[in-house]
Amino acid sequence: MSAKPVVLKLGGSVITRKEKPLTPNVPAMKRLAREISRAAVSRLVLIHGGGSFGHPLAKQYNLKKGYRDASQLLGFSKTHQAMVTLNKMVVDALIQRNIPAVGLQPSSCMVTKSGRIRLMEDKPLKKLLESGFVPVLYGDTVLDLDLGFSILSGDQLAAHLAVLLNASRVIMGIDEDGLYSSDPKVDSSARLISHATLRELKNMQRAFKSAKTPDVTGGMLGKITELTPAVERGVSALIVNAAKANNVYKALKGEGVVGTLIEKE
Ligand code: IP8
Repeated sequence: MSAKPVVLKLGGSVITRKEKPLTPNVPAMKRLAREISRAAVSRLVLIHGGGSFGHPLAKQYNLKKGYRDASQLLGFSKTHQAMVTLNKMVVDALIQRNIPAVGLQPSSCMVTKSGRIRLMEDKPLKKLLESGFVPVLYGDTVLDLDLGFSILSGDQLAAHLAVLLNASRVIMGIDEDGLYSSDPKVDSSARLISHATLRELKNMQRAFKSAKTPDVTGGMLGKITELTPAVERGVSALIVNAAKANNVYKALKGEGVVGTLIEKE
C-alpha cells in the first residue's frame, strides 16, 4: 500500500512580497523548492496562497461576496490570471529542482456553494498523485452556485484535500512561528502554542479575531476554522514558519520544528 499523502500549503505572504502588488518573493520560492526537493516526500500535494497576486485584485473588484455587476467579470479574469502567473512561478521553481510538479487550476475543477467547495472533479488530481507527480493548486477565483462566483482560499482547499485524499498530515507554512495565545503583533506577552488538541483550539479561536493586514479570505482565525474538520477526521495539522530556512524541510521529514501541532486529542 502506498504511503498516505502529505498536503503542504505555502502562504502567499511567504512566496510574494505582500505589501507590493504582483511581486513574487523569488528567493523564498527557490529556497522552498530546494527544501521540498531535499525532503523527497513520496506523495505530496502542494497548495499556495495568493499574497500580493490574488488579494489586492480580489479586494479591488469585491469578488469574495459574489456577483454584483458586470464590471466584476474583468476583475475575476484578472485575479485568476494573476494566480495562474504566480502558480507558474512556483511550478517553475519546483521543476528547476527536478520535482515533477504540475499546476492544477481549482477554477477548472471545482465549484463552490456560498463560498464552500461543493463540486470537484478529483480524478486528474488523484491520478497525478498516483503517478508520482506533485500537483500544485492554489487559492483561486471560482464559480459559485449561490453567489455567481467567489474566492476559494488556499486554506479551505488544503483542509478539503487533506480529507479527500486521506492525508496523514497537513502542513501550513505561514510567516509566523505558529499559533500564539494572543496576537503577538499587539501583545508582547503572547506565547507560542506548540501543541493543541481540538478542544483547546476551539477555546482559542476568540484570540485571533483582531486581524492586522486585510486578507479577503481570513487570517489566523480562518486558518483554524478551516483546519478543524480535517483534524476532527484524524489528520494532524502543523503550522510552521515557512519564511525561516529549513522549517518546511523539517516539517516534511517529520523532524522536530518550532511551530504548532494540532491533533485530535
Ligand atoms: O491566499 C486566496 O487564497 P489565500 C487567493 O490562500 C485569491 O487566501 C485569489 C485571493
